[in-house]
Amino acid sequence: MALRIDILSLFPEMFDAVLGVSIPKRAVAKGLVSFHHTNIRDFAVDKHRSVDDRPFGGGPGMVMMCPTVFDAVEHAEAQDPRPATRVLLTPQGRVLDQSLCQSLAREDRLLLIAGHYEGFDERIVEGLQPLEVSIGDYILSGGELAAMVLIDAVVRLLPGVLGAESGAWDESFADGLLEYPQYTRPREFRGMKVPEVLFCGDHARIARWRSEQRKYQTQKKRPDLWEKYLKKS
Ligand code: 6GU
Repeated sequence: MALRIDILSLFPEMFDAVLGVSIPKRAVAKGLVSFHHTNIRDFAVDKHRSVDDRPFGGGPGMVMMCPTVFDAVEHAEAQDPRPATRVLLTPQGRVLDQSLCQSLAREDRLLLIAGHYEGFDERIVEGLQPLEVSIGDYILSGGELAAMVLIDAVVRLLPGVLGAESGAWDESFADGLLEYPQYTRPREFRGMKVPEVLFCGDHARIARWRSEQRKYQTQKKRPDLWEKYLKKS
């Protein structure tokens, strides 16, 4: 059965640009995933349709209120009998990486909650017990872009979305090393030459060179990943 992704946000239209093109669009067309939007503002009750308010105790910014978020979650969840894995997009969350994407790709229903203000009332975390996910250590104006990043990374892992070859490409990143350098025509460009080894015709030798390059590139460009890799192996 297709992965169902419910997206709760204040700006459902932001998602069209990403979900309506390329790989996500193809995945929907193939029946491998479906997207369902819920606008959190539709659950506001006052005449200003408020979804946020000033923080108790003072301080800057606005806070997403509990009632609208809880009502939106309950409304979305009632649309399908399958229980959803709830994901709250927040800079306080666990930083998304390939292994988290792989486990999310094995779920059959995800419910993503993207806020657009300075923060969520803490009782949203306490009451809904979501998995809190961040896409990196910087602050975005809202969780929508983070939700789209997560969706793109997860959808490409669903069986049948990519051809077998491109799938292997994602797999290899999951081992914790960067990719080897790639080249295509022309063989020489502005004095820069493609490494000779790639023309030797010896597939084992090319594979060895690529595997050394992956380690070398990782040490040089991502010493943090290299340390992790050494500890694991
Ligand atoms: Cl998930 N939300 C926001 N607002 N900022 C972020 C983020 C999420 N991940 C990184 N920065």
